[in-house]
Amino acid sequence: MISLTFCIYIDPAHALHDFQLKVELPKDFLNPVRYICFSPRLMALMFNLILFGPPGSGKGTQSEKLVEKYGLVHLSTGNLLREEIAGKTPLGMEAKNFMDKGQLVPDEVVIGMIDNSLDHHKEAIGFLFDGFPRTVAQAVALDKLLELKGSSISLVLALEVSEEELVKRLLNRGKTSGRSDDTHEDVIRKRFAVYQRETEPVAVHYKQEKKFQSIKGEGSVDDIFNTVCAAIDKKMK
Ligand code: B4P
Repeated sequence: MISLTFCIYIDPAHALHDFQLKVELPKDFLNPVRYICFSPRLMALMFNLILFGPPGSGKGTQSEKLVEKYGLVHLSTGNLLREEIAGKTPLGMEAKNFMDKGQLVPDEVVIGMIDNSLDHHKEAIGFLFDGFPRTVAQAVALDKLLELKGSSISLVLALEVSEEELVKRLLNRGKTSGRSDDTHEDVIRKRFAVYQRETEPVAVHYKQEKKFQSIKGEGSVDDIFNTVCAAIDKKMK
């Protein structure tokens, strides 16, 4: 009997998961195993997290800290769209029209962006989806894209923040960020209405799959981060 140990590094600082695989080999087999065939089944070991919540709930803020700690690939559709706008690409110019009005960018545009990004990160040990999916159609598309790669969503963490606190945060961010969607209170309120109508049903989608968990998103950034990490660590065990 030969025993092989695989260490999957999910946290760059610690090997969190050791998998023991016992392989029966013929008695006359003398050569050590020198290579490992990566099975698509290993893709199922990826940790894919969705950070969910209304505009300004702190998804971007927490994501920066989470990718550093867990080594996940950060996919923020908001950032990807803003890069397109900064580059004055046709996609960016189209997206800007929607974003400035507090509307969602059409599903096919953001789904296409995510599809491309997944393909660019074949080596990823997992993804952190920030601001995506924002509609049920996007959630269904994401599930399918991951399924094609033999993977799936591991956990959805929703940051809960009151509307008044959200307005305060976004108007405050608008003073320094230059983001046109953060400068007018009427546009911010419009984004909340869109969130309730289009994005909240995504929570139902993942609740049905028992992957959804709410986190209090008010308090210090570090306290919220610790709560988010505790939920992730529990799920990874
Ligand atoms: P996003 O870029 O996703 O951003 P957001 O929802 O506005 O903010 P987020 O939750 O990341 O808040 P943050 O950490 O920055 O979306 C922008 C637009 O892009 C959308 O309206 C839409 O038009 C378009 N879009 C994006 N994805 C799309 C998709 N999938 N489909 C269609 N359209 C899409 O925090 C906000 C502020 O709060 C910051 O100033 C931060 O410093 C502060 N803050 C964070 N945590 C705090 C805390 N604990 N206490 C106090 N302040 C805090």
